[in-house]
Amino acid sequence: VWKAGMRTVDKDVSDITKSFVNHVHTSLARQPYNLDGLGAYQAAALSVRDDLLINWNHTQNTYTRTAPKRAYYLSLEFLMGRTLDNALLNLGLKDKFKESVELLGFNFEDTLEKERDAALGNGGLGRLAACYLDSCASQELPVWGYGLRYEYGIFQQLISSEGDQLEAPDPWLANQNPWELPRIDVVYDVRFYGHAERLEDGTGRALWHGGQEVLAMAYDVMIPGYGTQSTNNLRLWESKPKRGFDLNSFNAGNYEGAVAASNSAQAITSVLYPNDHTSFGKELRLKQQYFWTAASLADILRRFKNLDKPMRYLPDYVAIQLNDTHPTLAIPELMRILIDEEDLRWDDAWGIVTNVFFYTNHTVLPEALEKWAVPLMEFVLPRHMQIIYDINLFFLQAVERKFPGDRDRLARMSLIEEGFPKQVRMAHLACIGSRKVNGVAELHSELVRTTILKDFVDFEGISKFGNVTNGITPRRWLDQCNPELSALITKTLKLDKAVWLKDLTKLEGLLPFAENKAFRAEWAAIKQRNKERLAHYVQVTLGLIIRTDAMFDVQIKRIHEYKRQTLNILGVIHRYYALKNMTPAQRSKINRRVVFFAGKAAPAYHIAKLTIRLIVNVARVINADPETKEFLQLYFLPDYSVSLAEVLIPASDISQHISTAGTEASGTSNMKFCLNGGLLLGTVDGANIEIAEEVGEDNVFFFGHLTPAVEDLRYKHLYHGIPIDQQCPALADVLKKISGGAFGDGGVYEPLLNTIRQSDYYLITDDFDSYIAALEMVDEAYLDKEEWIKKSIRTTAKMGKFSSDRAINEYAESYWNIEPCPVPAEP
Ligand code: 26Q
Repeated sequence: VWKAGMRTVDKDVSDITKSFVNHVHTSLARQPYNLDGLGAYQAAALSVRDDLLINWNHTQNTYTRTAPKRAYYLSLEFLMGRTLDNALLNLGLKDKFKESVELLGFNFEDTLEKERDAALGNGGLGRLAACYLDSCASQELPVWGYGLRYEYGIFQQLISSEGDQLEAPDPWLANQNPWELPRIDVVYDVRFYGHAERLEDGTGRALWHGGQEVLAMAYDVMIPGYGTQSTNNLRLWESKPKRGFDLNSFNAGNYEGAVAASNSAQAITSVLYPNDHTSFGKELRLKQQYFWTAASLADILRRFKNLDKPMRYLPDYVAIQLNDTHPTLAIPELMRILIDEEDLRWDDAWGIVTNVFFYTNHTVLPEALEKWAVPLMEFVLPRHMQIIYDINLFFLQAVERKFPGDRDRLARMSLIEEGFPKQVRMAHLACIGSRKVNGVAELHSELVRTTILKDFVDFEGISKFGNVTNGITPRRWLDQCNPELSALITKTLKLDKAVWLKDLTKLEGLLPFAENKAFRAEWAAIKQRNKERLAHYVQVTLGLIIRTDAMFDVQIKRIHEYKRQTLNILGVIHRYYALKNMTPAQRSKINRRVVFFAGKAAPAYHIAKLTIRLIVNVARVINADPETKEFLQLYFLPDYSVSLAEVLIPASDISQHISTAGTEASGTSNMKFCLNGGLLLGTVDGANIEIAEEVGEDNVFFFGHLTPAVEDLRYKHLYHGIPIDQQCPALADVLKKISGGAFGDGGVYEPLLNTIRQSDYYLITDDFDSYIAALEMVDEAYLDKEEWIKKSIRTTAKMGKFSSDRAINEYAESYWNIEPCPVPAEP
């Protein structure tokens, strides 16, 4: 049934209740009268899943029947969060379900919270993939995601009493997962190790045999679109032993060997690597990457072959988006299939490959660019290493023809970096193997073109290198996480919610209401209730009482030196001592602030872990100080997750996005805060710049040096280090407090403080004074309540650009060349 562009599943409350009770009996084997909260969640989820499955089937049948060009989003990470609420919203069943569940005696919100997050990602890149899937389905685009079904997602973060991060496993599948369908019939063999023998028959073909063979089995996750029947697929691969255990070894009495082989196969998809922004060359990670790309490509090609078209038409039916370099092995793998298995000639195969793939870069930090040691690659993937050498040979010959005799250029551009050991540069391979390359915000894309891939722009031409500024789905990041604000917007715009949630530029209609006092009061009251909701959450989960009559100041993201949580905590310490030096009368005029941090550190990233420790110990001191605690409180919320973000973001007055200029490719939480009427305190970096362009410079708080200055500043630190006491006395005082033991044993923090005292690569010293000045401007602005609310309304109103619908349409039109494939109402 279609109503005002919104498909609601044609069900009433009693149908839902029947289905729920039926699942309690037949799926859970329990009784409704003694069902606990988890059981209620499970029954609700199974019931919603039935509806999703119908749409999923219609959608997949439509794709098969009409055979449109499809796109595939290859990502090693999908940070999905919870599904039930989102599925209900997208199906248009939320209100009826709430009624049904409450009639049965359960609280709806509590029921939703029984679901564990699907946290198959580290941060921004993984959450971006999840937002993009939501938008593809909502835009009725024929797009599937491909990833890995990790048995353990990102680790659970615990904070010890000393403030140390401890990691615990995330057994997210322990309560069973109603949102996935095991496909026992969708399996592929994947080979590792062994030998590759080139055939001396002039075809360039080779045989790859021996080694280890494992099985990839598919699990399908339904991705419903908002207000449409379109329900796409996220296919996640699980690794399994080819045989339960090796019979030969078993018969030979080698039971342990047989079990070890089985374990080694299962190990491939057992855990998500919790590292971001590092390349560290572990064999198991390489196996994950190949396992996943090989299974995904085999699956994509099997589907293409059902169309009965010659291979050369592949680019007319298939576009494959590479989410960073993690799936780059798909490029040599497709070459291997086309040459060794499909008997194509090298040039024809390369022509197909370079029209199928698209590469998105997510970082320009040199330490984060993926490289794999040649000896490891040769060992694990001998045939692929041959192919990479061949690609490199032909490529460097072409460069030599265009720039004769330029040996430095050849060395810079080669797929192989010289050294001990030699390494394969995955970004170079992804770039030359793709139709187009893009960065994720204007500044970042410009940095890609002028720094890490400059030589490739010179060689291939600028038109291959574009930009698609990231986006976020307004369904989860406004309607779901901030239902009251969503309702106020719907009422104010006098539009069906389905209209503005799918055309986010409609939010501009809020602008005139910034001048309306009654509207501002409603807007502010919702922010206040969201703060209380957060305070309640913190009280229930951590037992802490937070005051809500203060500005909420939030920095939540992975802990990393380049993101500069250090700058924030040093600023908090500076503020604390400033408060202590005031008279009570002076203090009473100060803006009250509650500062929140949350985020995980990579388990082996010691400096990041020390940053957490410092935050926790500063919090301990500050929150206990009777002189200042009314004016400044500080909290580190453990175990940051999508679900925690959904509570924190709507409660924020100001959020911090303060990376050293030129280091944060885009950022996406900046967009989430601003969409929810939180203002932005940031550096001139990533998508902050485009947010400021949209909402206006007077509605954001910018500080710090600009990207072009960064290189010189770093050089100065290295070769003309000025002592911090001279360059920035305010910062020097703060560092002295820390090393002097104001927050526990000062010696502990020395390695962290030394990063600033020594080369200060991320320019804390250079930006500290302007950061403190920006914080003071924020305080001053906040004291003018009405003006602040106006800024908040204007910010939300101008965030339309940052819908992931806009971003995904850019990919569909300018990259993939795909079109919507609507599912007919009566299939
Ligand atoms: C690489 C090799 C080995 C192990 C792990 C990795 C790895 C894993 C994850 C490297 C990087 C990541 C994640 C990167 C990431 O999240 N990047 C962020 O992407 C966002 C979406 O485009 C941007 O908004 C952020 O600016 C960017 O930091």
